[in-house]
Amino acid sequence: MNDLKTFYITTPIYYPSGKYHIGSAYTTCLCDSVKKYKILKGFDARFLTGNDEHGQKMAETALKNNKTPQEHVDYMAELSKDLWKTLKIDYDDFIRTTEDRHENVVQSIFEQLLAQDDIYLGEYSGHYCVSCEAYFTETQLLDGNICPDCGKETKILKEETYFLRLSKYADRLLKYIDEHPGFIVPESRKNEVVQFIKSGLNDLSVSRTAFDWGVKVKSNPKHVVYVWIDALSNYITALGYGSKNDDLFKKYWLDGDEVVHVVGKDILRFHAIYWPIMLMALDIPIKFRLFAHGWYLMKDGKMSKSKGNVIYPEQLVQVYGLDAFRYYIVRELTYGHDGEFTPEDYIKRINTDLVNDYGNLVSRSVSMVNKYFGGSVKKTKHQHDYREFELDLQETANKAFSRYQEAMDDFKISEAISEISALVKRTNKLIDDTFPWELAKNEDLKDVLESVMYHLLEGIRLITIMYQPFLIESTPKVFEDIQVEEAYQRFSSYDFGQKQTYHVKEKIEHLFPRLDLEKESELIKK
Ligand code: ME8
Repeated sequence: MNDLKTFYITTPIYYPSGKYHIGSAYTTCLCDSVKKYKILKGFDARFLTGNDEHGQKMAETALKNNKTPQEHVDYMAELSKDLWKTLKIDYDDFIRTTEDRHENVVQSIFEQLLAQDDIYLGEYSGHYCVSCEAYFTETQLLDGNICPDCGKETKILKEETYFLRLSKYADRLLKYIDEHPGFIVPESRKNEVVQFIKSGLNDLSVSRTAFDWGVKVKSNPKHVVYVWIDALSNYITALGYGSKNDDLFKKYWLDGDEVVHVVGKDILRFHAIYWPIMLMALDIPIKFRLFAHGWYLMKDGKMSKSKGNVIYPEQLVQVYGLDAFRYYIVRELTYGHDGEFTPEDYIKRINTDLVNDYGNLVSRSVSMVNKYFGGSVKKTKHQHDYREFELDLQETANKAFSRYQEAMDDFKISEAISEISALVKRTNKLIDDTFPWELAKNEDLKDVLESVMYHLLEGIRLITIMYQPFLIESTPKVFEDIQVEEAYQRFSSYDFGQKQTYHVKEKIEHLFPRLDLEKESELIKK
């Protein structure tokens, strides 16, 4: 038995209505980086992603593509898995809502809630948005009959439907949110949710009769389960909840230490209200925390196919490489806020942080260590003024690590990466402060020069330790370039001066190619 702390992280399950753009890739890369970070911290981490395959919209998309819904979602599942493979996403499970392991449990969840009278049969008449598969009240609509979420026209629909008693749980949910300050972050998003609940929760229509591409209600199969009730359950059906083998559910949920759902701000309400209420009704503990992030926007607003402003991850990876993409995508959106994607920004960010700062630091240091010391240096002490620069670098490096961890633990990925970048700059500054090529001219200062070289390599080692969750292809290369053994790649070895000696490689390749703004932005636009 291992007794590591557990960590369970999930992306939303995406609608496979079309190819995934950089928005879905953002959430997925973020979760993957956080998983890698948690493993480095010594957690037993599990990562779930998948596809949300039911609903009227999916059936319509399939029809447009001359496919049956099942053929369409099967095809899209392969396409999405290919994308995650291209991005080297290390998920542990990929759930599809059309799988038996999921559908069977959704059916029993529905029947249980029905038997308990948390779900009841009624009739609904209201403004229905096909695209969002949701009803809206008159006060929520924009300009008479426009959906407030997607901006499309709604139509009046009347149907027999089952309702989930949200109202019964509103006070319990408010109390829960109040007693668990970290439940929804950022704080501003939590406030939105609290406001929404306080404004009054209507019972939620949780079945549809107008189409049949969904999980059938077992006791009344002319109804299919509302796509969100179906979809939200994925977080536990994928762990085997309600099945014969529910070991994973016990390990990562019931007895688990941390559970995090990462979601875009657009789907916060479903996760912060419907999902915890479902869990309360099912008498399952609300183990999760929610991190709601912002959106990547284009100059002309949200990415959409109709506007023709969609950017796909594959094109960026193909032109610039995987690390550049993964780095940029999680670095550029700051905590919970929206951000604009522009090819100019992308190129500037990669050229500055990766090519000029990190890449150059590694290549300059390795070539100096080869030139002045035949590739080998060791930790030495000397009694010269240069010691001040070195002590300052040591202190900066050790502080950076605690700030990096604090930021990562709070999902402030951008801040965590800024901490690393600041250390890269500080390490580069050691070269500007000490003029190694001048020191090399004076045989009496050989010990100082060796110490400066050692400090550069030790700085690079610590920087590279912190970069591991993001630069997944280049960090192993850097460790190889400066020959860092596995034991010194770990978080537990993050302490300036732990590795005593270095033997660097004689020749190393450039880590990141420099990008040319004019040439490259044309390529992105293609
Ligand atoms: O909502 N910027 O699926 P979905 C950042 N199936 N993130 C973006 C984005 C953008 N421009 N566009 C999309 C659904 N996303 C449901 C979820 S979960 C039980 C069911 C990301 O395909 C973001 O994480 O519309 C958002 O929440 C998710 O994609 C929505 O994906």
